Order: sequence, then structure tokens, then C-alpha cells
Amino acid sequence: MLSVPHDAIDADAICAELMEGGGAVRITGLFTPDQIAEARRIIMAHSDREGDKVTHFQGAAMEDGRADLQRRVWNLLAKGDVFSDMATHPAIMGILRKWLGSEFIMGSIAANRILPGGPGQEPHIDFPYWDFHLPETHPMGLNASFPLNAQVTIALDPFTEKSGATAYLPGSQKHLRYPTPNDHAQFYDTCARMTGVPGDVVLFFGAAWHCAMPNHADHDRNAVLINYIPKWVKPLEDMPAALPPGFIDNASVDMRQLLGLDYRYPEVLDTADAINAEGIR
Ligand SMILES: O=C(O)CCC(=O)C(=O)O
Repeated sequence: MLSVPHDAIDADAICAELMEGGGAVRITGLFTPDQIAEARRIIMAHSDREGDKVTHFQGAAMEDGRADLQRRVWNLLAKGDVFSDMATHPAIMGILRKWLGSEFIMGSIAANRILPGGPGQEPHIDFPYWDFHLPETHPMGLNASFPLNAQVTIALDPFTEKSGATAYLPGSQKHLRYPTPNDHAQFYDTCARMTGVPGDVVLFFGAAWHCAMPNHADHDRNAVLINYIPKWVKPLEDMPAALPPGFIDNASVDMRQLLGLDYRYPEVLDTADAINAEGIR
């Protein structure tokens, strides 16, 4: 995987790698130990208390009483300021303004915790492609010639092959196809791994086949997962509806953009009352 230090970012080279290369880029040392510790503390506390909130990509976690070994924490913006700082990091904003268009938004910000013994997920692609196993529900001819998604994975624990670092199939983003069970053997035989240390980030095109892998280590494997989308794609999480009072009033310019608050559509352009008052049907 192309690996770049956080202070030597070349957005054009990264976009080319996402589109025409392996589909994933590691940015090392983007977040400080204090930010990582704070994010991890909050995620562990929520997932200890609330348990499993996984809605998709559960792999074998539903079998053999292992449902609780993958835990999701949703709506992170409401759970700590550190997550706003992560989502709006200037390096991420700069790259994604090129990749997804200057007014891109955020589709979701959640955490995925794989506990020791957790079996990982099945290979998949991410929102808004995540139900592309039903291609007929998407526009005819949809392909990966332009991106509808960028995924950011922030490692909060050592991401090693043993601890279940995300697996992905380099180059698979170019073909935009949902991996079927028949593809799984090839996937597991030829996948690469998104390894890294806490504070590293992997930015990838979510059309690449990927999944969390089984955690055989003796420690939890926590990650913040951020989904970014073009301004006109409907987000996965309704974040504005779930934020605490005052959050939106105090939001930065970049956060307002990510929440889609500055994108005006859909908009009421005429009301039924106005039409009826004229007596026109
Ligand atoms: O946690 C991971 O390694 C990957 C998570 C993922 O791909 C997902 O939940 O969509």
C-alpha cells in the first residue's frame, strides 16, 4: 500500500492511487496520541455499556454466540469533540475536496470494535454501493469511473494481521462489483492488509472489496470509520437530527459542509397552498 507521512501529502498522487492504483493509501501519524487516547476511551465506554449495535457486515459474528465480539458505536459527533476534529482534519479535507468535489459531505462517522476472538466481517463494498449486490436498484451502467465514496479508517489500536487489520483486494475498486461468496476464496488468498499503528489513517475508495478480519490478538481492535460522499448523495446517518442542542449553531464552516447544511436541495420551490389560492388545479 502507498504510505505517506502526514507532513508530505500530495493530494494529486493520492487521488491517482485511489482511482487507478491499489485503491488505498496509508497516511502515517495523522492524529496525536492524546486524540487517539480520548477517542478510544469514549468508544470503549460506549461499547462496553451498550454492547452490539452492528447493523450490517456481521460476518460470522452472529454464529456460535459470537454476536457480541464486533461492536459498533454510531453518531460519534455527539459523543466527543475529538470526533469533529478527526472528521474535519485539514489534510483529509484537502484531499477529499479534490477526490469528491469541493462541497463533499459526510455520510457517517462510527466506530468498529473487534474484540479478541471476534470473527471479522464478510468481504463487501461500502455505502452508497453497499447494496450493490442488487445492481438493478442502482442506475444502469453505474461504474467506478468517478467516486461516490471515500472511506477513512483511523486506527486506535495496533492494526496488525493478528489483530484483524482490515483486508482489501488492491485494484478491485476499478471494477465496481459486489463480491459474491464465490469470490471469497480469491479475496482471502490475494488480499492486502491495512496495517498501522494508532494515529495512522487509511484512506480508501470504498468500492474496493474489503472487510475487518478475525482478531486473534489479546487486545481489542478499535477503529473510527468515516464515510464521505459527494454533496448530492443522501447520507447513511441522519447526523443533524441526532446531534445535541447547540452543536449546529457552533459548528465550524467545515463541519457545516460535512453535515450538508449548506447544500440547499431538496427545497420547496412552490407550495400547494399558493397554487390552490389561485384556484388553479
Ligand atoms: O473495521 C474494519 O476493519 C472495516 C469495517 C468496514 O468495512 C465496515 O464496517 O463497513
